[in-house]
Amino acid sequence: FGKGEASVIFVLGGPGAGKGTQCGNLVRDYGFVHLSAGDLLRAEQERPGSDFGELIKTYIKEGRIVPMEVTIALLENAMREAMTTQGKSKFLIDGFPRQMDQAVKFEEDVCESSFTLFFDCTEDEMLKRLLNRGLTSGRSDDNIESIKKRFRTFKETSYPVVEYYRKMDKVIDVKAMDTPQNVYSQVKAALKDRLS
Ligand code: UP5
Ligand code: MG
Repeated sequence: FGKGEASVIFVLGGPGAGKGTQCGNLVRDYGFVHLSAGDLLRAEQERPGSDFGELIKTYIKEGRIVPMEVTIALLENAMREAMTTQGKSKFLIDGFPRQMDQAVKFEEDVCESSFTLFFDCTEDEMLKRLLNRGLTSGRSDDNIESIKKRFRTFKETSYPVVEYYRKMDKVIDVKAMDTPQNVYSQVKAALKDRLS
């Protein structure tokens, strides 16, 4: 996208930190377009005729990161779609980038990020939330084996992306251990500073 054509905020945090929940609040109050990379991958997995269905299924269950060509293409398509059909250009990109090379590639080829919202939460709390959600979510990765693998991938591969942006002073840290409402208060306060 051309300079200034779209704006992107990355929303990062461990599995179950509350990214999707808080993005829902932001969409309601600020009119962002919310693109969850995980949701886009799950939809692609279900799409009849997709070449990547089986691959995505395996990677998600194993808590591994799907090759970025797939994810970036899905994100770019969804952005273009929102811009052409709804005229919207302010995006929350949730759960991406999860690996350094993805961050570099996306910002080179698609759009530079304005900043990153990082939801900081302990593994104990995330585990509780995910096991609880697993009772009803139907997600193939909301079980103890997959969750442990997701935690490992997050620590080893995804968290370095947050550190990279932190060095550039582009991270807003949010304490995600509180109630959804109190977490959202922090988000709003931080955005007020950044967006003004
Ligand atoms: N909840 C939320 N906030 C709470 C709070 N403050 N207090 C108490 N409970 C709270 O929340 C999780 C649960 O906790 C919900 O039940 C919620 O009600 C409750 P949610 O808002 O859904 O958290 P979120 O951070 O969005 O958790 P999610 O499970 O979606 O995070 P992941 O990062 O693990 O999942 P994602 O969908 O992004 O990715 C899944 C997989 O897709 C990855 O493991 C990977 O295999 C693949 N993937 C890629 O390969 N590449 C990508 O770029 C993206 C994904
Ligand atoms: Mg999510």
